[in-house]
This record gives sequence, structure tokens and C-alpha cells, in this order.
Amino acid sequence: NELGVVAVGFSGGQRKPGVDAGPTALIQAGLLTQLKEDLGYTLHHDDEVHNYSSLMPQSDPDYRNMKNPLAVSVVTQRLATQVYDHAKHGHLVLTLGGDHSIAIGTVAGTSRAIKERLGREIAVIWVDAHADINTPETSVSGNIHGMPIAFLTGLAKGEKEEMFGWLGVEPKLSLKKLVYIGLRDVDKCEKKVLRDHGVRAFSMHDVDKYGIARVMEMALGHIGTDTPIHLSFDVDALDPQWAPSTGTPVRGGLTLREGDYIAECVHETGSLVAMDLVEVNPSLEAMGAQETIRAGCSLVRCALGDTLL
Ligand code: DIR
Ligand code: MN
Ligand code: MN
Ligand code: MN
Repeated sequence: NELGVVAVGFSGGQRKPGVDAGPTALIQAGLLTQLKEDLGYTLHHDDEVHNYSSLMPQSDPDYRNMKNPLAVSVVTQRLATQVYDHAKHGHLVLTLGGDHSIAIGTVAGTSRAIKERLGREIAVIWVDAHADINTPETSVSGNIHGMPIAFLTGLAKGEKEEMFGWLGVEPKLSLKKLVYIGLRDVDKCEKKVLRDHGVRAFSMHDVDKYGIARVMEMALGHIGTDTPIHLSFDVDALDPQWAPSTGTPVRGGLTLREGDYIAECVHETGSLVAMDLVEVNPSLEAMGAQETIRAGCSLVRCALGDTLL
């Protein structure tokens, strides 16, 4: 019951300030205390919210249409090492973001550790309103939080070491081991990539059609039993009713109970090796910030084994 915690106050993967305050807000709401006292985890945490200020480049011009490319690259490279160091010791790793670009680092870290420790490929469950699979070339916004899956699967190629070249040539994640849940705002180019590669994706249409229980059966069935799972949860997967304080809210999302149910089902597999909770931005929709933080805490507790009975 060992839990590594990494708190990442980073917002450079998108344009709105404030998402860097997400981890502090979640921790101040008592999340880590609950994990320790109520769920019985032994925490491995440096008691820091990292902003990686010492790593920040002096100047960081747009490159191949990407905003803040050097900053996102160096932060995710450092984060990959932090997550790897926890995961190689067999700790379950919880990363609190920060915007979703940080998943370039977290998934790279778990992928490498699980390969070395267990000789296995990880699966990723990406719960999000968005597919985050743009390449620098297809992205309309240039925001790297819309690109992590492209870099992790090798659809987008790194170049020099400091321009995501550190990811190496071997993909960190296979498109066959990726499952999406909650999609409802997917760019045209992203839809084409999902179709062309036959990526398993459950949109909100599927949640409406089958219900969340059947969707989880199908999602976990695709992954197969006994495969290590990295759960990357973007809080904007939830409907803005439950999580208004996030950079790119999209109506028509998951209820809080559906989100918690996803997390509970992933916990029940016994295969969870890492979880990210990202895109909580307490400075947006101030009225809804506490609601959003509470929702985020609930998702994490459910994934880590909190039960209703
Ligand atoms: C959009 C929005 N697809 C982009 N992505 C967001 O910027 O590439 N991801 N908001 O969370
Ligand atoms: Mn240990
Ligand atoms: Mn996302
Ligand atoms: Mn999103």
C-alpha cells in the first residue's frame, strides 16, 4: 500500500493561468490526509508542489506551431524521471496537475518503469472531453495539452533532446492499448486519426447508449485482465455542472457518479499502477472552484479504493 505522490504546478501546456494552483487546492482540501488516514496508504511525497522554475528556458519561441515547447519538454522530461523513480520501486503513482501536457511525462515514466520491472506494456485509460491526440501540425490552438497522446504514441515525433527528443524513438504507448472515455469535443483531424488507427474510444454518445457500467466492461475487456493500467483523468471529462473550474469546459459530460464509477472499476481491476488528475483550475469560475476541487478529490479517492459500503 505504497503511494508515490507528485504535485505538478505547471500550466505551460495551455494559455490560461491558474491551473498551476490545482495541486495545492486539492492538497489543502485534505486529499493526501484522506488517502493516508482513511485509505491506509503509506505516502512517499516530497511535500512540494513543483513548478520547475529552475528548469524554465530564458526564451521559448513557438516551434512547429507549439506554444512553450522548450518548457513543456523539459518539465515533462523531469517529471518522467520522478514518476519512474516511484514506479520502479513498485509504488502506485499519483500525479496532481497541472494541465494535461504533464501526461507526456507521467505516462513516459510509468511505461519505462513497468517495462523494466514487469516486462509489460502499460495500457492507458484517458478520461477526457478531448482526445488530446493532435500533432503540432494538426493542432489549431498550438497548445501542447492537446497533444500528449500524439507524442506518447509516436504520431508526433520529437527532434532534438530538448524538443521532446528525450522521449526516444520507441513509442511509450501503443495505440492498441489506449482507451478513451467521455469524448465530446474532438477536432476534425483527431477524428480521422482515431478512425484510421481504430482507437477504442467511448464518447458521451456511447455512455448515453450503453450506460457507464457496460462502457466500463467494454473498456476493460479491450485492455484485458492483468495489464498494468495508467488512468489519466482530465477533470473536464465531467460535466461543467460538477467541474466548472477548468480551462476548456464542454457541456454534456459525465456526472460525478459516472466519473467516480469509472475510477472505482479501474481500482477493482487491481491493475492500477498510476493515476493523473489534471486541469483543475481554481481561479476559473470562482463560484464553482470548491465544487471542482471536491469532485477531483472524489475521483482520486475512488480510484485508490474508497468504497461506498
Ligand atoms: C483542442 C482542445 N483539441 C486543442 N484540447 C483540450 O487545443 O488541441 N484538451 N482542451 O484538454
Ligand atoms: Mn517504498
Ligand atoms: Mn486532456
Ligand atoms: Mn480535456
